[in-house]
Amino acid sequence: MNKIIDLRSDTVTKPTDEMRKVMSSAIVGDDVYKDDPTVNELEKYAAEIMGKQSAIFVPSGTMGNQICIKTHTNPGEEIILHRKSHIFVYELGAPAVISGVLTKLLDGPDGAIDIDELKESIQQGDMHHAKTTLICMENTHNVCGGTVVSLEHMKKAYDIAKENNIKVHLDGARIFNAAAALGVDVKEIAKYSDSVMFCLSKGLGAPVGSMVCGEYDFIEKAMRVRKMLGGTMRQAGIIASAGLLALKTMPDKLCLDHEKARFFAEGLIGHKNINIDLSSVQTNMVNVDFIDTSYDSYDISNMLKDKNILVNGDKNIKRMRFVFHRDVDMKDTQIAIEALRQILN
Ligand code: TLP
Repeated sequence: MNKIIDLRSDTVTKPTDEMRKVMSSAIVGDDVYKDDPTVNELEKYAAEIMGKQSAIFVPSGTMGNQICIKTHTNPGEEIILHRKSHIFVYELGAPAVISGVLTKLLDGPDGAIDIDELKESIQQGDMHHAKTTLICMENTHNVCGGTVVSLEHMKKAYDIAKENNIKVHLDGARIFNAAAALGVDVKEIAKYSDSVMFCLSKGLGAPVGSMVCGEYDFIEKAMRVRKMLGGTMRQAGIIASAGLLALKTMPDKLCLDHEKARFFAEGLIGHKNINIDLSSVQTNMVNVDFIDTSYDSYDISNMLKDKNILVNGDKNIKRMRFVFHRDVDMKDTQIAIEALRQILN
């Protein structure tokens, strides 16, 4: 049987043989009692590499983001975030439901909130307005095509937040991709945030889990919110062991995924029905726009599926996201290029 080339997301990565091995022998305990040595080790390690005081293991990136929003805010307050942020686009209105906060949406190229707009948008909480208490950033930026938000931009936004006594949360689901692209340590990115969430289950290849990192007081409170949301697990060391291995061994390999994305984009550039902004191909994603064709991304995803290639498609949308990861290689990438060229011929 032909291999299925799954380019829907890096969330589809399967655990390695080594991960499966460590999972089968992980030492575990009840994490509600903080008795799971493997979870404790993962949390200590995650905090250290992010340059934060403390960390907690959470079931998903979505829950991690929402725990942070609820921990930083009170109902009726306002959070500022990019219009295309995952928290706004893909988390089902959770900030309104879980934290009771307003979301103020700002624009900016490649996922970087416009700094002047940011300054103007902050509400100090007079009698007429909801008070701004949190700014959320995202790096790399998913909807913008896996783009990297520069350290200069992160610093500017962080400085503005601090001048106004506002907290900053970083959705760093793919912070290791950002670090690989920038050639810096993840700490250099995370230092412009009060809390950072990152995922073990995307390009790093662990089966489940994300981390929330911050200062001691913040994590103490976040632990209670996690419990309230039902996200505190019991013998979670089984999955934490794979997360720990992923964290220790996979970040250095992410640049290979970036090379595949680049190769894919360059292999399609110049096609009459395809538009790709090469400058936005910075990590492991490629946003392809279909032009001068009646096909939408839904049609194309069905035609690719017939060729054993999986990509998400939507009716009436002409943009398609291709995500590269450790379970596809250069040969698969070449096959995907040829398949797309054939479909559009
Ligand atoms: N993103 C998924 C989908 O939800 C779109 C994907 O396939 O890319 N922050 C960012 C920036 C993300 O991209 C994601 C997942 C999350 C948070 C949520 O992580 P999970 O899926 O673990 O809840």
